[in-house]
Amino acid sequence: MKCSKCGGRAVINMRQHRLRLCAEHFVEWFLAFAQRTIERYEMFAPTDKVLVAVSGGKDSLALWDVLLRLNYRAEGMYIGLGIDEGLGYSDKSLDMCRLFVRKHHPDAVLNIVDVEGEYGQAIPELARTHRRGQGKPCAVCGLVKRHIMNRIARDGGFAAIATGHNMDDEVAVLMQNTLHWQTGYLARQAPVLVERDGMARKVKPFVRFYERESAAYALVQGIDYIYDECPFAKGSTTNLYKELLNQLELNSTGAKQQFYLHFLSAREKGEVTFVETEPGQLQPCTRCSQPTTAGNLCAFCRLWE
Ligand code: Q46
Ligand code: ZN
Ligand code: ZN
Repeated sequence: MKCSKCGGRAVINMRQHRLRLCAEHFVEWFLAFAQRTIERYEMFAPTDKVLVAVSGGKDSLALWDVLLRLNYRAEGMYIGLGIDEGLGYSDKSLDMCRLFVRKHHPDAVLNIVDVEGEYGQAIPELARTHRRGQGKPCAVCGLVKRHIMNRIARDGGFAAIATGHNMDDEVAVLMQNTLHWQTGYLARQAPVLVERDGMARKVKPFVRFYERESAAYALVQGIDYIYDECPFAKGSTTNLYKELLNQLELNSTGAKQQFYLHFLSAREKGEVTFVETEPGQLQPCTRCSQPTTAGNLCAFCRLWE
């Protein structure tokens, strides 16, 4: 298999782009495409401070690497969830983030918040003791992560929070939302969620990459990452949709990309409109001052009551 640019040995064949590239040209293409995506969706400006949510996985570390190589003022943000489940998941994932800094970007800033150290309980414990999390730690975990990221972004003067979601992630969610006609979610699913009412801007610079491309990027750049998924992600419906979509892609090259991009463009052109669920009257939480509709205390602060 030959590189479409130089005829050298190609390391990846991206059928949906009709492109085969050698390691050097793949990195060049990957960085340029990420930059185009950031500009195309007006994610952030070159002078903005960006907070990258890193989990120790390939997508988030690759994203941080890309933003630093593109000279963005990107700091990492790691949230220690205290998830062990006999696998030492959280400890290993933090090790990977630290190793990444040491090995690739020794001057980069990694902000670390340890949930148990700061608030007294780790996620699994919190999920067991709280009504909201019973049987499903993800509900509590999502709430905690959103709250902490928003706080760090606000206090540190960051223009945006960047996450490593790739197109496979987005398409799986799109399929799930479409199958259930979750119109409120479809209205909000986008590469950029603008800041509003005290909630930080959220951006996904990898939305145009297939998962195998961000994995290839991490591999080619020698980025070590945690291979295990969070133990609580096992058997999630998102993974089921990912498998189905990969089957579809095997039979019809570019199916994932088409599904996602046509959705974005139809909405952008106003060919389809989804009405956002009204968030209700927002007011600052009396304890943490983050916006809430839930009365005096926000859902996060009520977790610790
Ligand atoms: S970390 Fe947290 Fe995820 Fe683990 S507990 Fe669920 S939400 S699966 S991205
Ligand atoms: Zn080449
Ligand atoms: Zn609060």
